[in-house]
Amino acid sequence: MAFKERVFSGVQPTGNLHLGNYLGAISKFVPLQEKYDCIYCVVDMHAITVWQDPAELTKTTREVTAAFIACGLDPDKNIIFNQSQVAEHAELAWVFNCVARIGWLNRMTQFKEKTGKDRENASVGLYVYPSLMAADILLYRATHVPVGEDQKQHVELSRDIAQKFNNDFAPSIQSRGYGDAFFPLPEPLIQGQATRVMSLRDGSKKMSKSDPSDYSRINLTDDADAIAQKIRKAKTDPEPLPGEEKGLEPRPEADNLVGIYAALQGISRAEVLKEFGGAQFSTFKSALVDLAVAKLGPIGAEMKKLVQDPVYIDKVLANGSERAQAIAADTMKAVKDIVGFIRH
Ligand code: AQP
Repeated sequence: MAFKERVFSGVQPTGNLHLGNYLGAISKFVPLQEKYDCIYCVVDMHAITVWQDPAELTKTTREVTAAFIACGLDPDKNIIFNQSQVAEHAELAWVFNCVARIGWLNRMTQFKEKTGKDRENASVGLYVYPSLMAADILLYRATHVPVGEDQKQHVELSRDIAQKFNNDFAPSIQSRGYGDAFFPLPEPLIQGQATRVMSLRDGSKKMSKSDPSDYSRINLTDDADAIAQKIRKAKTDPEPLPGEEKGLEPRPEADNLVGIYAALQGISRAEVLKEFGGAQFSTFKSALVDLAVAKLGPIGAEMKKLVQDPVYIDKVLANGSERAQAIAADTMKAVKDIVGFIRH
């Protein structure tokens, strides 16, 4: 069966949005709105898989919404909403908890990384996070999922869940006229020069909201001084930049900064090195500061303006939730019929 092409992606309201979230995900959402039906979700239910202060959660939910709009997403063209307003996410996640296998979840590297040696103390929600993510995507029968590299494994698990649901319930799906498959197998869209932006302090660690060092990341709301300071202090090595991409391979910090420059400028790493090959980091970092301030400054300023108007932000979320819920309700009705739940 051919599925209508539709894009879904989510961002957790768990703290300061950073350059990794922007380059790996949100900046990729923007051009997609011209070509697809897009649904962009502030995934507040995912956020509470680790402790969130309630007042802070409300604030960061509005901030992520503001970031979507400030980066160029049109709330009329796209559906923008927060996950917890559409109860079907939790309902479908339960069905998927019963479809997914424990062995599949045990392989999820993000759970292992986030819990480390303290696994016994992690929430059950963090463990089944990928089932909820599959529900987020498949509730809208989305076909494309723009994400950073770190989320690839979870999108692949969503495909496995969709496939197993389609197989397990095949006779019921067919008898209801849905053809061979009720759910599409969603494709991760992982594109560009910065699909995995690394920490500015350690080129082997992902740039992350939860890193205790603010110098490890550039926040979307950082002002020009903060951006400049963080880039100037970013870890590098003593060698000048290489002339070719191959020369970046053993140099993770250099590779990261060149990748960030390339992504912000919309060019390839090779083109960056054509211009800066042989240059010292002091020269390259100055150019990167100028570029980052020029690209991120207006976004940060717009975000700060938008969060001053929570009434507007909440209206966007309410409107988006209503539109999302209409699609989600249809899917959930069909899922209940397919599974054999009685509906009145
Ligand atoms: N460093 C990154 N480089 C590229 N893409 C990234 N993303 C996150 N970090 C990077 C992408 O941003 C989207 C939203 O991420 P999220 O907030 O839902 O979850 P996350 O991946 O857990 O983000 P963080 O910053 O690492 O948060 P914490 O520290 O709370 O775990 C996703 O598409 C993600 O791939």
